[in-house]
Amino acid sequence: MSPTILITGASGQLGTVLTEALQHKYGRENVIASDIRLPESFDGVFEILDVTDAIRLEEIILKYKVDQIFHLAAILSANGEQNPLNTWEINMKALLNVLEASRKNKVAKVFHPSSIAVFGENAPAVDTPNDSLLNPLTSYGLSKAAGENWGKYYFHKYGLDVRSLRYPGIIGYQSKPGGGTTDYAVEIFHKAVTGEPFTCFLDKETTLPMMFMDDAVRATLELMESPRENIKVRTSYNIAGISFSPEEITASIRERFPNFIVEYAPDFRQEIADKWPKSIQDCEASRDWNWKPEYDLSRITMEMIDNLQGNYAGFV
Ligand code: AKB
Repeated sequence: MSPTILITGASGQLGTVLTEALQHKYGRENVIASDIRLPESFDGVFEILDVTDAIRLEEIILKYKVDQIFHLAAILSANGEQNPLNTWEINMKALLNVLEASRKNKVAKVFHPSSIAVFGENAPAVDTPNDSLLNPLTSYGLSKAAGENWGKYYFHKYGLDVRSLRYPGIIGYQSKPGGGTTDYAVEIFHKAVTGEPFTCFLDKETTLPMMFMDDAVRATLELMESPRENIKVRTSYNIAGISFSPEEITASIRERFPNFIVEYAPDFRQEIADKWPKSIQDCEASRDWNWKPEYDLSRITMEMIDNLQGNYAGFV
């Protein structure tokens, strides 16, 4: 029998695509998508949910007899710095509500994302190992580092099957990110395809870990489908895709659009990016559940351009 899945933050960048993948896998009627706003168009079961509202969350869990929760709703790194205390309050409250409601209502599995933002100045910047010191320097990073430990706490204390991944920047054509430091790597493709110049908010040499959407969705499903005993890391798994700088992605895009204009105007997000790893190591994820990324930069560029060209042509 198919599990009933609740996904929070279903209208976000990853949520949009993960919801479709879950619907495809488990059946449209078994996936309850939720977010604070109704999306413009949605095919399936949707509930308005602000996850900081514990009563409403529990109502939905009971209404649908939810077996698994994919808790994606959060304020990201760049937006988070506009109001750091609010970011901490919302991100932590939402996660603790999900963990507590899952424990009380015997939800079988919980997924919650962490991020490369958990790393800060005391972690090696290149090939950052999974168990590096966590000294995040953003409110978002602080909430993710604390959240990882709360997940582990609920696993050890209550046996709740909590699983997590540290996502790098995610690049996809299906949806746009909102409020992150890695967002430029999606926006740049939209500008290239629509023939507009692009002003990058990071310096041209800022290398960051990134991943194509299909890899990120596959990693999430593979982690959640792995046998419980294989999941040895109960804080969060590093998952590596590829690493590149704005200059490198521009060069890759210029192979298709040689006249594409890119200018650099680093803003406050530069400081955030400078504290994050350039690349991360993911041996634990490969060891425990065979993680392996499939998309390199040239394949990402090709997929992004081809699909965005199709999307924009559809809108004309
Ligand atoms: C962000 O930039 O805040 C996110 C992340 C890397 O967690 N994309």
